[in-house]
Amino acid sequence: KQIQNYFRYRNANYQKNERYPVTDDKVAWNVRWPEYFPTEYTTEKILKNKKADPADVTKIKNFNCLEGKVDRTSFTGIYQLDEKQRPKNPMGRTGLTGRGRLYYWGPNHAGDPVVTRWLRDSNGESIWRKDENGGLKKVLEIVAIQRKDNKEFALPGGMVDPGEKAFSTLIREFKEEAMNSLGTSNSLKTSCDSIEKLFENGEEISKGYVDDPRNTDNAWMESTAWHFHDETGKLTKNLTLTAGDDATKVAWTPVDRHVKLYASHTNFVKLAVDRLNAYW
Ligand code: RP5
Ligand code: MG
Ligand code: MG
Repeated sequence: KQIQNYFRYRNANYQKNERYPVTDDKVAWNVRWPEYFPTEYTTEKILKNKKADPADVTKIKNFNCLEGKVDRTSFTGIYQLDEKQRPKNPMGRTGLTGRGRLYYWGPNHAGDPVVTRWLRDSNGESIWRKDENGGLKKVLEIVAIQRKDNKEFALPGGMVDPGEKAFSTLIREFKEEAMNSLGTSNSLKTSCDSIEKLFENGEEISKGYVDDPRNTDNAWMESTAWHFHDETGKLTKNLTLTAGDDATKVAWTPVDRHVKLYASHTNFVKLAVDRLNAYW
């Protein structure tokens, strides 16, 4: 069951490359499958990028360790290497080998911010809805972006830079993607104080492997997610959201069980919802 949850994108094309079809019963590495001929793929962009890992995986001696500033440890525990010395995806087969669009062999770390407040009507009153058990619960809204790469709606998260702490990453990415801190119409200028206050009270809600469409048999995403909640709505009242960097849109978005977000982001939102006993 857990395996199925992690492979929503398993039979989706990887850019123009078709993944070798993997059925649920063949995902686990310990199921012998001599007829498995996965597609090999790493983008030209990654192969040319000096900040990415070398194509020759045998040059990397520190898998499962912190190598200089690059964190090669996995939240899932110790991962294995295959006969070519390539890290093996801890969740199993994905139908594609190589790194695809990912920088690092093995785990690629990211951070995701779940920023919430209560959905309110024009009088500022929070909105209640009846859940499946008939109980009245308040509706939550989150800051969601639309991704440039595949148009899916997502949390404004991003990759951990070498040496960076995931907590700093997710705040930096929130500012880049939801406040356009790298652009000219930078909304940080007007909302700096309140946004810093919002980030003072957060809680780590998840860290682990994520179901990302870029995952391969040898490279995968892992993320640390933090929840920041604006209980009164005052901190975010004057916050101007401006899409920036890899985001084409940004908006406060009410959430319930129908919300469908990129990668494992729906799971992160559900954790925030449960933390506040909100409507789902
Ligand atoms: C997802 O990819 C993570 O949860 C994070 O949101 C994101 C990081 O990649 P980029 O947004 O930088 O592409 O797996
Ligand atoms: Mg980004
Ligand atoms: Mg991003």
